Amino acid sequence: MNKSYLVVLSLLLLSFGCKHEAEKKETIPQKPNIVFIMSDDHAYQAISAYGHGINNTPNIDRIANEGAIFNRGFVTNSICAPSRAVMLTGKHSFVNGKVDNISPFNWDQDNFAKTLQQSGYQTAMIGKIHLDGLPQGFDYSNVLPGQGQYYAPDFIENGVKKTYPGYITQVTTDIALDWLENKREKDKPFLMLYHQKAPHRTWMPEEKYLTLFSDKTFDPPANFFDDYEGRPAAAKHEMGILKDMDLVYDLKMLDKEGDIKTRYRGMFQKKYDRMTDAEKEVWDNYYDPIIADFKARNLEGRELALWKYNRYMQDYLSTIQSVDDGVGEVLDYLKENGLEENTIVVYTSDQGFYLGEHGWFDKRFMYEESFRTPILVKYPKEIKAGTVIDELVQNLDFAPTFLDYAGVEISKDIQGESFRKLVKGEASEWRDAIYYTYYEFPGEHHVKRHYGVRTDRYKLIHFYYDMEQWELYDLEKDPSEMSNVYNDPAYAIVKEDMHKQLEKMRTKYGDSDELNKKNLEHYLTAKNIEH
Ligand code: SGN
Ligand code: CA
Repeated sequence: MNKSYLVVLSLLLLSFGCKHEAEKKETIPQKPNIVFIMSDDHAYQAISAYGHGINNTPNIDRIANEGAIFNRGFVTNSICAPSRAVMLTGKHSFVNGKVDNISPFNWDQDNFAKTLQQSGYQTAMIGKIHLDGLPQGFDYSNVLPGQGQYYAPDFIENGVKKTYPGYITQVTTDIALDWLENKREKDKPFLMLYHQKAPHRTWMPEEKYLTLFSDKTFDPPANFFDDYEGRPAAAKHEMGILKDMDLVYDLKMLDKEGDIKTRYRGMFQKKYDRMTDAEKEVWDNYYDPIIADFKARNLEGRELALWKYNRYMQDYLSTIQSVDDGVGEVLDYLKENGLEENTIVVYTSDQGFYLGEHGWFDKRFMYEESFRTPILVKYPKEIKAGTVIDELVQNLDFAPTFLDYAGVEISKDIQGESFRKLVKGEASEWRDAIYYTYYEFPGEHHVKRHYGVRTDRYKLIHFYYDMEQWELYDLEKDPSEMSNVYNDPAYAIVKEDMHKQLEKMRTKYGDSDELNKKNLEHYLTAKNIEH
């Protein structure tokens, strides 16, 4: 045996020994670990596992391939902070009190992280939280103040503010990996909330992905030029790609000459100024030629709408690529550290998002694209690879599901249902309807107050406060919700039935017109609107 062979052999033995030691150190806890990954405004249309073919998210797709994909995942209130409050508490907005982005969140109430912490879990909250006050229920928190910034992001680490250099998505991932590797006590089961800001407005990509979609042309959805006939609430929106999307703030047309004067130019300038000179140089090299080309073309009407749509898609999807990379890094960490088998990984968004459907960006409406949200879950011990769930599941269900997996009692006042059995293929029955509420009006994007019910096939919506409007959709015949059949005699029986369903939901969850009035009063007072 020659000498170098012996060296290689002993190195191999040594590395095997080390690995073995590392595995031993990670004594697999009995209770499963939970990694709850959430992004902000990530449309299911922009996850390749959902099959829309506009981008590739190989790492997020891994969760579906190795576990389950939910085709009918929904939120209860399609807006950021309320959605997070629902996820933490397992209770509807009108019960947990966080009905809109403005109302305060009461951290003193129960949340599933507190319960897991009390039952021996190590808990961490990393990234966007959008709920004021020190997060309760977490041994470690490192969260964004408010909406956060894409470049040179500020974070609040256990109550102390600091600014990190670099790009937010990578910074958030690094903080998560650092907690997993260096901060948690490795002999305890853990819960980690790893919540990205991206792809929230104003869709600023990471330098390395600026050019990712620059050669691609996107065809808008069939109802991009919607006329909103029969849908007066939708007609009053302020979230149109043509009408409301800001050329500078949203679409990065910050020309050095200052010719492109828009309402939010100053706001974007501030975001741009956070970049380092090196980052600005890469940024300018990409956008300057696009700005010059745009100025030379003098686009109008339909052409301008399509140009804006393409610019929007390029930036929005680029920010998602960094999110997908982060998911890959976390999944790899779990695998390399022997944690894969005993860890539940969930990927979701705080709500869905319009990618040009009805001509829109943003969310808020109970129409499908913003009501729905992506949900992908893997847990090798219990969930078969390639599972597809078509039942109606809501973000209300996360809290009880996590408690169920952890073997902890689910408090009676939690309104969601654990989907543990459902995803294992063992549920004998499941709900046939889901309930929705939205409150943030008068406000940005001008989406009227409404609530409604959805069953497998139909949806009934009631817009109220400064309008009285009912809408009924047959989702089987009209999946894009272009035709309101509320007054169509052919749907008289369906209409009656859906009204009954709605009342059933409101009674079940404890919602009422009185609560709506109370929430409206609070909102108008907080916003200083005379009433
Ligand atoms: C900001 C955005 C809106 C967005 C809300 C809520 N405007 O106000 O476009 O709807 O957040 O988003 S911006 O000019 O500040 O970008 S949420 O995800 O936090 O609910
Ligand atoms: Ca959001």
